[in-house]
Amino acid sequence: MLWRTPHHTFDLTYRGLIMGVLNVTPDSFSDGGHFFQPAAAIARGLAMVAEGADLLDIGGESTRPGATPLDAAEELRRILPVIVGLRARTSIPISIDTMKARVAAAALDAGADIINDISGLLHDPAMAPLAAQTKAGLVLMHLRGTPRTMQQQPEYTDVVAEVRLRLLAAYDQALAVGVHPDCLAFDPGIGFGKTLEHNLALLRALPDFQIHGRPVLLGVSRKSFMGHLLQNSDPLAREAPTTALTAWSRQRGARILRVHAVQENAQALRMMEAILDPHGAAPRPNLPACYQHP
Ligand code: PMM
Repeated sequence: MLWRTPHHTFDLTYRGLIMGVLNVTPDSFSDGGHFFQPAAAIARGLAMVAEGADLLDIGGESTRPGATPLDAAEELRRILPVIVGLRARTSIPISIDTMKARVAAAALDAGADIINDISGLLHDPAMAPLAAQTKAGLVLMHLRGTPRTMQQQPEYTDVVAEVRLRLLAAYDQALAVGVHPDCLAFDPGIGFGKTLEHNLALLRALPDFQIHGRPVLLGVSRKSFMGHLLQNSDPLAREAPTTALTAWSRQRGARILRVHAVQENAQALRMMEAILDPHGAAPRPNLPACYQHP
């Protein structure tokens, strides 16, 4: 199972990826404003590289439930110095978490490699053509509504079937404008327009989201559905269930794990992979997961 960006090929057959979350926002639920200043964000990005991140996901717009939309100019003002600063210091693949093609284009110009579109191509009609033209990696997530409205009584008749159908349509939409299928990854969008029961149903059905054999990305880190279940209102106190879900979801086929606590989740992932790999633990850790194109 390969995943391609303009500069890298990831071989995900035996080894999944830890995607470190870097929110350059004043108000994200999970790491609330700690990395809003470029210098702090760059330092955090480099720390995640040192902790074992395989790629970094940089976002400037808060997607917490009820969040108001941000204009592209402000989003760019937040993320560009961070991408430029990181690119000057590390060759780690960078993903830009945005729904706006204008923001994605500028981020790719500044050195990003992957577009993480949480709207799954529903927000900006220019996104898929941009991905096709740049050959960027493209993560397509399922989102019901918008971050502002998504948690207002989300309803599905069959959440698994409906999320899958929408992701299949997004796959067709991407290929129709020339995106190469090897650039795509899919994400059921845990917490985005879903109740606790919906999230649990999606997790139970995880292998169903390998749309046309493409890799599944999963973002559960510190999310409130775990808080509701465990009666725990502090996102920072949700690391244990996050780490458990990293190992479990890798066992169920997920390949890209989007997390805040990189070191703990990387350890859980590598431990699980040593068990899953039919060749055993010894030879694989030395294999590069990511081949940099010459
Ligand atoms: N979750 C958040 C933001 N971006 N992108 C993808 N592909 N999948 C996710 O689950 C996801 C995302 C919200 O979480 P944060 O506030 O911790 O970044």
